[in-house]
Amino acid sequence: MKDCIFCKIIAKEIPSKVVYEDDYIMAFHDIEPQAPTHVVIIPKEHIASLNDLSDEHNNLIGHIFLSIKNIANTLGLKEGYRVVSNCGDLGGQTVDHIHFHLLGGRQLQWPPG
Ligand code: DGP
Repeated sequence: MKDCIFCKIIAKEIPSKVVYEDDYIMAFHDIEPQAPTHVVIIPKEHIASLNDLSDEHNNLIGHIFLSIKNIANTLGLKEGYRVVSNCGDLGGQTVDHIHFHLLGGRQLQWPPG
């Protein structure tokens, strides 16, 4: 989608440090890391947010979560990690292309701010 930062990353118009990519998804290091490991996982299909998911995305979302598990394992997050998807303004979403933050490498606190 034109003017979407993450679509531009998928198209390699904006460089990123890719940790995993296949036909459906891409994972890259966040530009503003909030933990020693902070990777963003996105579908290649432009979907604005969690609110825009429907039944047709069941397989895609399953694929994303299984891939997150594999990516976390590959990155050595053996002691645990967190997966977050911010949705909408109050949820703290700043990029309108659905994405999942994978955070790890330190003790994470709860509740988040
Ligand atoms: P959120 O606030 O949940 O919408 O998260 C968006 C994340 O995307 C935020 O942690 C920073 C990251 N981000 C924004 N622009 C870029 C970029 O150009 N490259 C990379 N690698 N990450 C970006």
